[in-house]
Amino acid sequence: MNRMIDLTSSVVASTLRSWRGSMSSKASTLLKQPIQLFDQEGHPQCRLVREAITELNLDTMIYPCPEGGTRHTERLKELAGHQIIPFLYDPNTGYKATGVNAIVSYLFDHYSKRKAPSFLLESPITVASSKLASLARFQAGTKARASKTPNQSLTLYSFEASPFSRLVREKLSELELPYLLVNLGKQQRADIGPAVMRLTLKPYRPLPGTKRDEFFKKYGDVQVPFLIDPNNDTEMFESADIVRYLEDKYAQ
Ligand SMILES: N[C@@H](CCC(=O)N[C@@H](CS)C(=O)NCC(=O)O)C(=O)O
Repeated sequence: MNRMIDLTSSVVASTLRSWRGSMSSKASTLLKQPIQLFDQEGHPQCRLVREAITELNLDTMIYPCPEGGTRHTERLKELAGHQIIPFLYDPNTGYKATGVNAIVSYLFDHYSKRKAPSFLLESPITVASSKLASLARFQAGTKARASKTPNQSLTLYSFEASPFSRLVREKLSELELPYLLVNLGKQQRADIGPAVMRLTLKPYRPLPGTKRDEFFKKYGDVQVPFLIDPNNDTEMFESADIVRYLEDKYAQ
C-alpha cells in the first residue's frame, strides 16, 4: 500500500477510536513476567484490549493469531481450551480470560485502583467504532501470510493509537511473529506529538523514573515504533524501515 495512504488511513483509524490508547498511567506496574495476549491486529475486540493495556502501561507478550494462521493456535488451545481471541493469560497470577470485558475488567481490577472505563469495554458503540477503524485500515493484519519462525521473540516499543506503530504491528500480525509489546504511551503534555514536533518549547524530558525516561537515557530521545530483533542483533527506528525489514527477514 502506498505510504501516504497507509499513514492517512492509520490516522483515521486512531481518530475513529478517539485516540484511545495514547495515554499511559504514570506508574507502570513492574510485572515479574509480561502478561500474554493472543491477539490479532485489525480485530475489533482485540483493539479494545490493547487500548486498555496501553492505558495501564502493561508490557505484554503478543501472540498474533491472524485468520488462517497456525503458529500459535496449539498453544492457545492448550491454555484456553478453545481458539477464540482475544485471550489473556497472566503468568503472574495464573488468571485466564476470554473476550474484552473479562480481560479488561481483570486488568483494571488487578493492576489499577480504578474500575474499567466503559469506553474500553465491549458495547455496540465501542465495537462499531473499532470495526470502522479496521475497515479504515483495509483489515490489515488480519490475514496470515507464510513466514519464517524466529528463534527468539522480537520487542516492539509502541502505543496503541500511534499511527506509525500500527503499521509495524500489522506486519508482525500478518507474519505471526511473537513479540514483547512495550507500551510507551503519553504521560504528560510534552510527550504529545511526533518526536520532531513536540508540544513544548523547552528541551524534551520524559517524566523521571518512567519507562520513557529509561528509553530516553538509552537512546537520546523517545520515538516509536522502535524494534529490537535479537535474532539478527538489530535495533531500529522508522516505521517504513521496520516494515521493510520484517518483510525481508521473515516473509516467505
Ligand atoms: N518517521 C517516524 C515517525 C515516528 C513518530 O513520530 N512517532 C510518534 C508516535 S506516532 C512519536 O514517537 N512521538 C513521540 C513520542 O511519543 O514521544 C516513523 O515513521 O517511525
